[in-house]
This record gives sequence, C-alpha cells and structure tokens, in this order.
Amino acid sequence: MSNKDSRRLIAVSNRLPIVVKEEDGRWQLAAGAGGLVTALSPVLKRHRGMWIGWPGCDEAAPLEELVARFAEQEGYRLGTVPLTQEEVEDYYEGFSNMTLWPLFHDLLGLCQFNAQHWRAYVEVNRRFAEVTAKKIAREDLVWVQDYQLMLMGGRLRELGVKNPLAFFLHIPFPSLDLFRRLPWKMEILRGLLEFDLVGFQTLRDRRNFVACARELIPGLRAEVHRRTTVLRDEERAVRVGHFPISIDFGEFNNQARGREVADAAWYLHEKFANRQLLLGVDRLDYTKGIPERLLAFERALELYPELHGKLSLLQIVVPSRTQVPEYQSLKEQLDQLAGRINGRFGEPGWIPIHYMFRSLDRVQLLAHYRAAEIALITPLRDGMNLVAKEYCAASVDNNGVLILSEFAGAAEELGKGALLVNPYDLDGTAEAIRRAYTMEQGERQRRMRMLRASIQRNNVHRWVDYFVNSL
Ligand code: ADQ
Repeated sequence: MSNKDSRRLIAVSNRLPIVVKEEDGRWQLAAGAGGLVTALSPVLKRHRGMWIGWPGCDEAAPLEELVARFAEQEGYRLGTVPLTQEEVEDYYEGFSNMTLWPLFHDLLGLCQFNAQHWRAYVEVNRRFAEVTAKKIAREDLVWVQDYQLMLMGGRLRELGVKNPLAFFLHIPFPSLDLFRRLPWKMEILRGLLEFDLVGFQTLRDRRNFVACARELIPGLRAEVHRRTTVLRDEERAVRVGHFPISIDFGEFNNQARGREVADAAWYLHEKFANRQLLLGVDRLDYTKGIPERLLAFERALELYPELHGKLSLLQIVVPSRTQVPEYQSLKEQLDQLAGRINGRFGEPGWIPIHYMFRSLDRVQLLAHYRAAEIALITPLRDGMNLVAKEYCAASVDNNGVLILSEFAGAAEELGKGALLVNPYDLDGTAEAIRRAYTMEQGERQRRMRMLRASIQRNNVHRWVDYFVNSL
C-alpha cells in the first residue's frame, strides 16, 4: 500500500494483540509482542487503521477507557469483540483447536467433530462480522487473519459489505483427501470464496486449496498465473496466492549483536563448555514433533557414541492451550521421555537433555539462539515456523546449523541452506544431528550466509506490503 493511498486497513484476528493487566490497582493495556504486531502496526498507524478482535481479558477491566488511551498512544484504534466463557470453550478451544487445528495439520486421529462446537464457530464468526461491518467505511480494506475466522467473508457479504476483503491462513491447508472428512467442508470452502484475496503460506497450501475448490464446487474455473490462481464462477472471481510470512530480520539481527545478548550467550557457552548445544524452542503443541525429536536424539546417542559428553539437547517449551486435554498429556509424555533418556545415557558431568517448560524473554531467547551451534526444528507439520527464521537472524557469527523438518512451510524457502529431515524418520534425523555436529566451519558459514540473506530479503515488512498491494 503506498503512502498516498488514503484507504484504511482493518485487521481482524481472533485475539487482539494486546496485554491487559492490573498493576498496583491501575489497569494497563499494552501492545503485545510478536511478528504480526511488529509488521502490521506501522501500516495501521500510517493509514489510521484499526485492529478488531477478542480482547481476551478480565471482564472487570475498564476496556473502553483503555482502548481510547491505546489509540492515542499507538496511533491506531482497536475494536473489541467480547466472548462469553462458553463461546471461548466451544468456538476457540473446541472447533478451532480440536477440529480445524489437527485436521489442517494432517492429524485426523486427533480431530473431534462436534456439532455444538460448529454452531458456536458459526455464531462467533457472525458476531465478528457484525462488529466489523459497523466499524468500517466504504473504502476500507479488511484483512482477516487465520483459521478461527474462515466464515467471516461470507457473513460480511450477507450484511451487504462490498469492501475489498482478504484472508490469510497462518496454518497449512490440507489435501483434498483430508479436507473431505470435515462434515462442514462446503460451508468453510464457500466462506473462503467470499473473500477477494485468499493467501496461504506456501505454494503447496495454495495448490491444496485450489484442488479442493475445483473438486467440490462444480462449475468453478481456475486460471493459473505465476503469482496467483484466479477461481471464477458466473458471479465472482477470487484470487488465491501464497505469501510466506517472515520476521523482522533487522530487529532480530541488531538485538542479537547487542551487549546484553552477547553477555547472556557467553554465560551459556560457559555453562556448556566443551560441548555443542542443540536447541529446540517451541510452543507446547503436538504438531511441533517434540517427542519424536527427543527420540531422534536418543537414536543419535545409540548410533554415534562419539557424541556422548560432546552434545546436549536444550529443549525449551512454552506452555500453551493448557485447557485442551491433548496438551496436558503431551506435557507428561515429554517429562517422562526426557527423564528416561537422561537416566539411560547421562554421565557425571554430562546431562544429555536439558528440558525447560517456560517462556523466555527476548534477551534470553536471542542468547539461546546465538549460543546454540545447532537448531533442531522438526515439526510434524507447520504453516511456516518462525523459530527457524529467528534462529538464523540471530546467528550473527554465521556459525549455526539449521536442521529443519521438510514438513514446515519454512522448508520451501530455507531448504537449500538447512539440513532437511523427515521427523518421523528417527535414523535419518539422528544422522543429520551427527552431520551438523561434525560440519566444517566453511560449510556452516556458507549455509548460514545463504539462509540469512534470504530471510533478510524476504522480511515481514515485505510480506505485509506484498499482501496488501496484491489486494
Ligand atoms: P506458532 O505455531 O505459534 O504460529 P511459530 O511460527 O514457530 O509457531 O511461532 C512461535 C513464536 O513463539 C516465535 O516467535 C517464538 O520465538 C515464540 N516462542 C516459542 N517458544 C518460546 C519460548 N519458550 N520462549 C519465548 N518465545 C517462544 C503460527 C503457525 C506457524 C506460523 C506462525 C506465523 O503455526 O506455522 O509460522 O503462526 O504465521
């Protein structure tokens, strides 16, 4: 979007990117951290935009007053969509996270198909559309984010909204064979086709979506162009493209070079003196392949005894979705696996797996990225995976090796510089660990330079501009 363009951008996401908290009896509202906020805030400010979503906070918070203050401070406005506890359970934890999330990550066995959850999903999407319709002006561009809000396009059209509408899916889009299992597939598909532009992370996701639409909606024609595919019927044309999301490379790179991070990284080096550090950083989620990763590390220790005492896996897991039962049992499984492997291989002075269940602040996160000689990022399926990109941006000495799952969206862009693995193939992943451990300095540097150059070029600001300009 050019600076001269006077149209406002309206971003809509399930959760508003804010943190509301009470400190010393005073309520505070601050902008959240994270890539999407960093990328969208400048655009929203420049175009006097608005971000609409569920505030996710205590009902006691004086929201109206806080939201007005936020607009003054941050330069863009917030629109709030309140949700009841029951709606959060059925629409968010239920349909979004127990049906769509596993299905779209190819884990059919974990899906629940529950009609009550579906009805809540329809209802909440309708509510988001109503709030949005009331807040927008004729020329505004509306950009809806992610799988929780796939029906919003259709609901906005029903309310008579004629504005340009765009949608971006942060998670993968499944193959036709999997998508067909969803009892409400037609509603989802038709809902998505009400947007003018539908964006995916990778070419594979875009092709999956086009294949589903062509198979399930009779009479739909597809024109394939290099950047986008146009799907047409008698009345409408929808553009479908792929727009791989990224990070603010400059920010990660600069912060990683700072004094504070260098000191913290040095401290970590001292703590793990004379051995290489293999790092995993993930949200607690069964799609991230953490148990398989621990088993692959165990396999590496079985196959290559020369690694004993020379390599430690540091796995950091940030708690998430702790209300969903699958996430609770995953936590227990990880505790057990790490304990068993350490019991089997540990020696005085060497613990094979260091496992931390918490979030790291930015300085600590960057210090871990800088200090780790190898990153082991092996999701079973992932829309993109920003940790892979953050690790490279923070590897300012060009010294790190990235081992990456071929099923992460990031593999499409980073496949040449990374060592790609199939996370289900324990022997193959173990071999990649050994290869990374023994990799010569020259090869490490050549690969990491390539990775960093690509992420620097395709940074998140470019992603936003490219997407919005496509609209
Ligand atoms: P996520 O599934 O959340 O995102 P990811 O892209 O890896 O996955 O982003 C996770 C973020 O959380 C990163 O910025 C990372 O730094 C942070 N994080 C993880 N563990 C942490 C820890 N222990 N301490 C501190 N920070 C931690 C979804 C999709 C992805 C897609 C993104 C963006 O599932 O595939 O890349 O959206 O589109």
